Amino acid sequence: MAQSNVDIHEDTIHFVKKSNSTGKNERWSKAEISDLFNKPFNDLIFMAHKVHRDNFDPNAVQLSTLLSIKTGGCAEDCGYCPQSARYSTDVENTPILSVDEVVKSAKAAKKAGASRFCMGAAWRKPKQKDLDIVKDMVVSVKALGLETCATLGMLNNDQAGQLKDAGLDYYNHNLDTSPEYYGDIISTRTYQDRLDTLEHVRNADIHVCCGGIVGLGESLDDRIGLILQLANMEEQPESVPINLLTQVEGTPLMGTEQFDQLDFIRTISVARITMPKSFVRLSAGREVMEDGIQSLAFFAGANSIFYGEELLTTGNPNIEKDQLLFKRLNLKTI
Ligand code: SAM
Ligand code: DTB
Ligand code: SF4
Repeated sequence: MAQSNVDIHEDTIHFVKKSNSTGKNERWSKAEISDLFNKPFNDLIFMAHKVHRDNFDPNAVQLSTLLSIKTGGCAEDCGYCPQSARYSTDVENTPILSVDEVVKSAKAAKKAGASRFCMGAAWRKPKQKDLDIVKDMVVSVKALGLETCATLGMLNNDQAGQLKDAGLDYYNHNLDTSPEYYGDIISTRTYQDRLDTLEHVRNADIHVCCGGIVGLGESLDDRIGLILQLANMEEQPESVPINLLTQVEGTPLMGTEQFDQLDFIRTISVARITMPKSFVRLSAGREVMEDGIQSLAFFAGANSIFYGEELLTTGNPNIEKDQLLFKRLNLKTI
């Protein structure tokens, strides 16, 4: 039965109040998160937009550009990933890029309007000799006046400290899905391994970028479980990427039932309400989303995107197309 306006109003007051008071130790219960996901769509996006407006400029979107600095040949078995050496995909194992190549890409990203440059490597964890190269990349990209981000797999405390000293601003390491579903997707590293890396990143005082993927064949309960984990971190991630699975030929998840994009918007909305101060990134999957869906995501509280023709190995809308969308929506970019 439809909620009465009074109920919607009271619910909105409850959740918006809770969002606005979310401090370090504010916990979200599974029931509250479930309640949000199960709301009528319009009530949910209305609430999410209210929280968004209370915490951010609703007409500004942050632009991050990705570059794969080491592609393919990865030892892990993440079921969604074309870069795993275990699956037969079109992605080849290529050596790490040179610092010059990375700087060239970063300059182009800056010129196109990105404020952050994210360097991704297909590693289980970095070796010291590779980390030394990445540190040089971080120093050089930062010198261009860009924020720096890296995603290199698992880190220990010492490695996180080294990256911090090199000037790294953000580290991306996703939880991907709920603890319950995780084992169906990845067997070569545990959920706890991921939480440990995130703790090392936090201890090194690097901003945390941590989110997940939807469309993996998970249940609603798993999406609730993912948000529950993210929103209840002792300190919420500064950046929360929500990826829609890009299905790649040769990966185990190729052929998974297509995800309802309105449920993607629900996930963005619940992330926004439960993590009111975090940048929520509309991440992989934009290539298959119509402008209307992306616009709904911005309304529901997404305020960051990956910007540039390529993600790591798969496509992303081109810059002209994105610029046109920003213009049509009067969005300013940061
Ligand atoms: N190798 C590092 C690691 O996994 O920790 C860093 C790079 S990895 C590609 C970063 C994240 O990209 C994954 O955790 C996953 O959330 C996302 N990702 C990878 N392949 C994807 C796909 N096909 N569709 C959507 N997201 C994907
Ligand atoms: C994140 O959450 N999404 C990005 C980034 N962090 C590293 C990666 C998306 C990868 C999509 C598949 C590919 O291009 O290989
Ligand atoms: Fe390797 Fe990262 Fe791909 Fe997993 S997601 S297979 S760790 S590159």
